Amino acid sequence: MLYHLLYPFHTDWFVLNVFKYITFRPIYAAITALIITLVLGPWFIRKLSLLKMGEVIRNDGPQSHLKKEGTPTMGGILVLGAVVISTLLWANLTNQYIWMALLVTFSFGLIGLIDDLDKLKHRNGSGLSMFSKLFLQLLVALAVSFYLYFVLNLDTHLNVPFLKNISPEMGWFFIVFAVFVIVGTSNAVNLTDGLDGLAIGPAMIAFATYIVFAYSAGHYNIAQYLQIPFVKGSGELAVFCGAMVGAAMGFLWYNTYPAQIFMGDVGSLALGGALGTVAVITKHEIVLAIVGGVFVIETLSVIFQVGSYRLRKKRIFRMAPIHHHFELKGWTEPKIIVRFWIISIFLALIAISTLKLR
Ligand code: 57M
Repeated sequence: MLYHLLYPFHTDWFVLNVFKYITFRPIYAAITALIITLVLGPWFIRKLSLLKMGEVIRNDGPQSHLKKEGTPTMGGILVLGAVVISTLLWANLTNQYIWMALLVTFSFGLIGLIDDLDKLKHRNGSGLSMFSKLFLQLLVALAVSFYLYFVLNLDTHLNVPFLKNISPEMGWFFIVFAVFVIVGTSNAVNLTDGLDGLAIGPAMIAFATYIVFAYSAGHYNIAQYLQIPFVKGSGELAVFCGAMVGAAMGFLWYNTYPAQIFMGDVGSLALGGALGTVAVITKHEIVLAIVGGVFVIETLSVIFQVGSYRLRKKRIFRMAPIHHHFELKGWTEPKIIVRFWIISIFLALIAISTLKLR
């Protein structure tokens, strides 16, 4: 909005010319979202406590979690609120990719909110059935993928990291692939959100990485120089990613160990869905498996654990997802969390290097 209100006056006040640049606005989108979550955090935590929106801890998990009973949850509402406000303030609102990202964020957040409220209503850890959640996610992801394919005519070549000469044309399969990326990332972040700050930290790092990818993919000369697909208008998503980074940083201030608030499914499903959508639009889907490597590891640990138990009646890990395995091995919660953040930063650096290593 500020872009539309203030940029037209840049001829009178030259300093307003800065609003044109997609190097300036992501920074202030991040700062705005950070301030919103930092300032409103304590009030929001008090509100959730007054409304008895406290987490129900399942007793089949690590015993160390039982003391977390009653921790205010659904902090994701604050995160998403900060992201929406900051994006509306700093983004070019005529950009349809911005509205795609906001639509997925809002819709997946709504699915998560229904799940969280259902869990609180029945005071058990169940919530919506996996099938219902998945069905609603697929519906939203299909609608967005159809729009990207049929209306926005998004490039459907597959961008393969490290291999600049291999970019197969996916055609209609792009829709299937895009749905898989959006829904898969959403559920991977959801699974990861099982320790204080364990999901929000890597999500913040991932969105910071996608500021670089979105800016590069949306800049013709840079895209040509790096030999990555040029996606006209995708650079504006750097503003949305900046807002995500700021909101995540502010939420982490209260979600860090020992957490004063959990994000809830309203946060985890939305953050993952948004990350997957940004990856699809910027044509950096495969590299998301590197940037979001922690989410991939967490998800694979569950797949292998469930598969092994069903096939061999034996577990591979003491408990899945893998963060619980380390807890049962005796690692303290902060040690697990910070080491997963270190892995995330390492993977983000590798992912960014793929822009040059082609
Ligand atoms: C998402 N939710 C956390 C919190 C957060 C198939 C199976 C692997 C599914 C998986 C599952 O239920 N996943 C749901 C993970 C939960 O966090 C809430 O959920 C929101 C995110 N969706 O915002 O509201 C618990 O995580 C802890 N937590 C923190 N700090 C945070 O900042 O400590 C969360 C955020 C919270 C709190 O204790 O209650 C979760 O773990 O459920 N199931 C599991 O992950 C279970 N694993 C399991 O059953 N493993 C089996 C098989 C199925 C693989 C095995 O290994 O044999 C574990 N989780 C629980 N109990 N709660 C272990 C059993």
